[in-house]
Amino acid sequence: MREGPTTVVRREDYTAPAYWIDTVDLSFDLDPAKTRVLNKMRLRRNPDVAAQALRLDGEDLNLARVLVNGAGCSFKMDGNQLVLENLPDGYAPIELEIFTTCAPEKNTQLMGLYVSQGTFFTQCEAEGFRRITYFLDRPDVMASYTVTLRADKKLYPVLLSNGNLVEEGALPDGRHFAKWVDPHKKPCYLFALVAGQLVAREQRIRARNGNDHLLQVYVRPGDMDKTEHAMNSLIASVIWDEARFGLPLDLERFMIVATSDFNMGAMENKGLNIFNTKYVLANSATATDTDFANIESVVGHEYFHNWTGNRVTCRDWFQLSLKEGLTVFRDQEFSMDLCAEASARAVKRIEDVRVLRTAQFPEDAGPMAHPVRPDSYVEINNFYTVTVYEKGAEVVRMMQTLVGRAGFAAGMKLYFERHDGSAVTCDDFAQAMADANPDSDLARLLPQFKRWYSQAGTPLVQARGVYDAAARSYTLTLTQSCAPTPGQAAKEPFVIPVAIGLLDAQGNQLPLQLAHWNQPETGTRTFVLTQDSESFTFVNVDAEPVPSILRGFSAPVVLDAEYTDAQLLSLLAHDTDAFNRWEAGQRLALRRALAAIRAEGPVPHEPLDAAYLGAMRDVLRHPTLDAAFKELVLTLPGETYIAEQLDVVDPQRIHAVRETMREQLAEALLDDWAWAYEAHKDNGAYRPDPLSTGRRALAGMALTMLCLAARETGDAVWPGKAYQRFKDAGNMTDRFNALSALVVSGQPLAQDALARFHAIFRNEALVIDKWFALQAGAPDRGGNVLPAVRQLLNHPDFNLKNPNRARSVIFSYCSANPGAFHRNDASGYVFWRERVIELDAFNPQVAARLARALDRWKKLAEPYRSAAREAIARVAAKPDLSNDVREVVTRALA
Ligand code: 0A1
Ligand code: ZN
Repeated sequence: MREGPTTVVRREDYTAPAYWIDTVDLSFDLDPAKTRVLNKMRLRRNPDVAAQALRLDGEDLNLARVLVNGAGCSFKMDGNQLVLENLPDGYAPIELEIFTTCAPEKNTQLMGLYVSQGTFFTQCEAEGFRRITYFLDRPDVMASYTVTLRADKKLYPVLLSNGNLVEEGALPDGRHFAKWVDPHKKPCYLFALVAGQLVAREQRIRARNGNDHLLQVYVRPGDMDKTEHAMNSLIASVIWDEARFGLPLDLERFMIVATSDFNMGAMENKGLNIFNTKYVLANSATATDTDFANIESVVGHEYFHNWTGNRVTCRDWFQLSLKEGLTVFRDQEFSMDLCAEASARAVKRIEDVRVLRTAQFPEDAGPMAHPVRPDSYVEINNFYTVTVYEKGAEVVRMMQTLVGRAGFAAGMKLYFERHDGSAVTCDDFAQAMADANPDSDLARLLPQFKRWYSQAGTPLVQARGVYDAAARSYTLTLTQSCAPTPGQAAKEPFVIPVAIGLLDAQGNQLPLQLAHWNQPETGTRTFVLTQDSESFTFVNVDAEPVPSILRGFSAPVVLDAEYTDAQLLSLLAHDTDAFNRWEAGQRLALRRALAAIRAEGPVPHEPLDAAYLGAMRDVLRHPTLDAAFKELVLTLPGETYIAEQLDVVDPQRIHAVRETMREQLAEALLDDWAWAYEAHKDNGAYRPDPLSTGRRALAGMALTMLCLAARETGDAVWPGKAYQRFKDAGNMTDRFNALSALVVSGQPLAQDALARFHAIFRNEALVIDKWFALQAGAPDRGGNVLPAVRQLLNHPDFNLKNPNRARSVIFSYCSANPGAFHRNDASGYVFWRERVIELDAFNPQVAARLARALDRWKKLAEPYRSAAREAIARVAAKPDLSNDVREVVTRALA
C-alpha cells in the first residue's frame, strides 16, 4: 500500500492532456473480495499537444486485459502508470478496453471503491478514481459516463450511480443489474456508485421553471427517522440557488447517500452526493443545534457544487479554491439568507470568522502555509485546507464587497456564460467578475487583487487615528504588512477593503464626510487600501470619535487598532455593527488574558477587573440583544486563538489563565447566570431555528458557569439541577449541554451522567462519538485527561478504523485540547506519535490530518518545544511513511 517515490507537483508545469476521453462505459461485478471492472473508453488524441504515449493512472489494481480497437496490444508499466506507446496515429477515435479487479473490502483508506457496513461506496476526489480503473485521473478530462452495476440482489438491493436509471433487471444466480447514464459530462473525480441495503426518503419538487425533480436521501433502514432535516435543507438549497443566482437543478433525480465511514464531510458527486452520516442524520433526540446547523450548511455546500464545481470545474488541483472557496462562500450566504433576523445573520458571520481565526490564521503562520491557489504539492489530499476553503471564501466575499451584491450576481452569470461545461482556473473566475463590473474597484485593481490567490500569510493592518480639534478633523492612517511564509520572503501589498464607521463619545454613529465628498454619509463606508500606507481625513468632526474599523470583518486580516479600554467598552455597548461589537468584547478579554499570561509568577487569582465584569453583566442582562449573540460575547477567546497572539506559547499557562478567567466570570455574575438560565431554559417544542437555538446556547452556557461556580463554593444545588436537566431534557442539545456542564466543571456527578448517557445511546454511533469527544476534550485537572483518553482507546466501542470515532477521541485530545495535550513529561506527544503511525498504516489521509496537530511546535516554550520536535522527528524517521504524512512532517521540520 505504500506509495511510489515522493514527487513534487508544480502549478507552473501544467500541460494539457495528450488525449481526451469522450465516453466511458463502465461495468462492475460487485464483490467485496474481488470486484471486476470493465472499462470501455473512447478516446482521441488532443490535436493541441505533440504526439506522445498515453499514460493512464492506476493504483492498487490487478490488470487482466487491455484491448485497443478490439485487439490485444503492447503496453508497459511505469511505476503506477499504464503506458500505451503504440496507439494508432491520427485523430480518429480509439476504443480502449481495460479489464481490472480490485478488493473493496481491503480498502481501508476509503479512497476509490470501498465497503462500509456491508455497503459499497466510492470516493474519487481528488485522485481516487485511479483506484477503480486505469484512467486519465485529472479534472480537465471530462467524459460522458454509462455505468452498469451487477451484484447479488439480496445483499445489494439498491444499485446507484450518477445520472438517470435507464434499465434494471434480474440476472441468473440471484444477481441483478442497474444501468445508469449521466447526461452531463464530468471529470472522473465526480464519479460515484453505491450498492447496498438502503432506504430512501423521497420528495418530488417542481422548480420555478416548471421542471419536476425527484429528491432522495438514502440511509440504512434504522435511520429513516433522522432524514427530515437533510431533506428540508436540500429543498431549501434548490430554492435558494435558483432565487439568488438563477441556477436551477439540472437533473431529474438528485440523491444523497449517508455512510458512517468517510474521511471528510461529504462529496458532491454529480447527482449522487455521498455524505458522512454526521452531516445527514438528525432528530431532536440525537442531534444538537450545532449538528442541525452543520447539516444545513453541508447539504447546501454539496448541492451548490452542482454548479460551482461540477458544471464548471477545476483545470487542475491547484485551482481547488475555484470551486471550494466559491462554494463555501455560497453555503455561508445560504445559511445567512435563511436567517429571518439581521442579528442571526451577524451571529453566523461571527461563527464563520471564529473558524477562520482559530484554524486558518495559524495555518497561514505555520509550516503548511500556502496561498489560496498553491504553487506545489506532494499529496493533493493535504491541500483540502482551511486556507483553500475558508480563506478562499473570504477572497470571494471581498470580491462581492468590491462589486456589490448585484454586481456579484452579474459576475456569476458571466462566469457561467463563458465557462459552463469546462475546466478552468481561479484567474478565469476573477476575470469574469471584473469584466461583468468594468467600473468597479475590482476591475481597476484586478492584478493586485489577485495577490490574494498567490501570496500566503495573513496581512496585518495597523490603524492609527489622530484628532485635530482646531481643524475639527480626524485622520485615520492604515498601514499594511505581511510576514514571510515558507518560500515567500517578501510580500507585495494586498487590496484590502476596510469597512469603517465612526462613533461619538456617547456611542452615536457619526456622519462620515471626507474633505472631497460633497455629501456626508451615515453608517459604514468601505475604504480600499492598496498601498503600504494610506490616510483618510474626515471633516466636520466635533469631538474625538471612536472608529469602528473592519466592520463585518471586511477582509481576512489581523487588525491592530490600539484601542483604549474606554473605546472598546464604548464599541461593545453601542456599535451598530454587531461583528465589531462582539470583537470589542473579545479584545477586552484578550487583553486581560495576555496580561495574566505574561505576568511573572503564579496565575493571578482575579485576571478580570470590575469594568470588564460590569460590561459582561450589561450584555448578559441586555433587554434587546439576542441570546445567541450574548453567548458569543460571553465566550472567552479560545486557547488556540490566544496562543496565536504570543511569540512563545506555554499551553498550560494559557489554559490555567483562561480557566481562572472563566471561573471568575462564573462567580462574579452568579445571580445573572442563574437569571439567564431560568429565563432561557424553556423553549417549547424543539425547533432548530436561530432564535430558540440561541436561547438553548445561552441557557447551556449559564448552566456550565453555575456548575463551575458551585465547584468553588461546594454548592450542590446547581450540579443537582444540571443532573436533573440531563435526565429530563426533551432534546439532545439541552441534554448534552447539561452533561457537558457537569463534565467541564469536574463535578462528581459527571461520572454517573456519562455512564447513563452511554447506556441510553449505545446504539447511536453519532451520539457515542459525542460521548467520546466530550471526555477527550475535557479541561485537564492535574493531568487526568491523557490517562482517560488512553482508557477510551480500550473501550469496546472504540474503533480506530472508523474516521468519526478516531477523530472523536484522538483529534479531540490532540488538536482541540491544548491544555491537556501539551504535557511537561511529553507523554501527550508520545501518544500523538503512536497514533499518527498507527493510522498511517491504513488511512494516510486521516493520519496526515492528525500529524498537523503539532504544526505550531516552533512557537512552544520549553520543555514542550524540544519534546514536540523530537516526536515529529521520530515520525519522520519511519522509513515507510505515506506521502501524506511525510509531506506534513517534512514541512514541520524544515
Ligand atoms: N469536495 C468535497 C470535499 C472532499 C474532498 C476529498 C474527499 O476525499 C476523501 C472527500 C470530500 C467538499 O468540498 O465537500
Ligand atoms: Zn466543497
